[in-house]
Amino acid sequence: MRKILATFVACAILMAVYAPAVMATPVTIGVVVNGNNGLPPVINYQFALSVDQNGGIVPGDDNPPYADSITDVRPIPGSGMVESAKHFKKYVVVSDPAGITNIASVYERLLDQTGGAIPGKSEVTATDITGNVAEYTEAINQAYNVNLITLADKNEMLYGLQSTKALYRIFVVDNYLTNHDTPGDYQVYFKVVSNSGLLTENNGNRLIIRYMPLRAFELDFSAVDYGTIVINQRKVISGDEDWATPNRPTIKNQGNVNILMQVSASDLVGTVAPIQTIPASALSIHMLGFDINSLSNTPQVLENPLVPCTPTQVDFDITAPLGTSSNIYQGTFTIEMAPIG
Ligand SMILES: [Ca+2]
Ligand SMILES: [Ca+2]
Repeated sequence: MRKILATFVACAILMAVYAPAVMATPVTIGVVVNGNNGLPPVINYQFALSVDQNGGIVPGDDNPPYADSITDVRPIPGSGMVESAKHFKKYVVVSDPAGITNIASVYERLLDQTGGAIPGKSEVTATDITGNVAEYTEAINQAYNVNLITLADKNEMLYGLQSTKALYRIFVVDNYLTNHDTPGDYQVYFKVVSNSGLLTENNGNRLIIRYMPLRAFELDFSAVDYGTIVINQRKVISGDEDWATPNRPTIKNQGNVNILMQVSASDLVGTVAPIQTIPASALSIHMLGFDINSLSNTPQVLENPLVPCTPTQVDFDITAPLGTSSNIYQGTFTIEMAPIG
């Protein structure tokens, strides 16, 4: 009987010792939360890098010599009827007064130059790359190389993102604009939400993507074949708006700003002896309601602008002057963008 009684006493003592410790644990956690007064998460750093066509982030800014701290992104010209997609990555480094494990999610949305919504660009969830040291280290170093962040910013991020320091987490979102999206300063909205249910937005301090103006054009034809012509009679090679018909000339602005085109031509030279020429002045061009009735070696401007994203007809005509002999004539047009201003 004595033995059994002793055992019960021992159990009672153990319970008395351990029970308060078990009860204390949740109280300690509660103190941590209350000790921060439920403070919201923090957006500490944000930057963007231009992505090259191979997916790399070098140089990260497309407008050297990187004289400002805004990411310049140069559009890629379209090709035929296909729009290009110029990618860029947006990074945000966040923290939370209760520790980085309290961060639940980061959301991003690309907004237009006035902060308005862009059709097709909805709010997305950013990807946490805090565990990918190589990826975030390359991004931070590159942002510093092109003057998007300071040396102090770089050092602080690389320090605080270490898993042993755990001061920050870093998230990334890839996005793109097309060759026809208008140039200007696009705004990047970030929102970080904590497990405490609190959120912080970057309103008033939005990240800026400076989408550069792009002047580019493309032709669906590389030759204009007038075929057989009759002296002193006008013959027209008329254009269309169909990119698949090079025998009907089409021009397209493949950039994101209006451009003016200019045209010059050489004289047409007979390919069979005896050599004779048809002067360039026998050639005319017509585009968007504007005519140049007498081409020459000197570029002349077609004064109606070619607007982005619109296949446009170009008409050519020739009137061989009286006295032109039978022959096969060849010459060259030069169609190019007129200098700005
Ligand atoms: Ca810049
Ligand atoms: Ca065509």
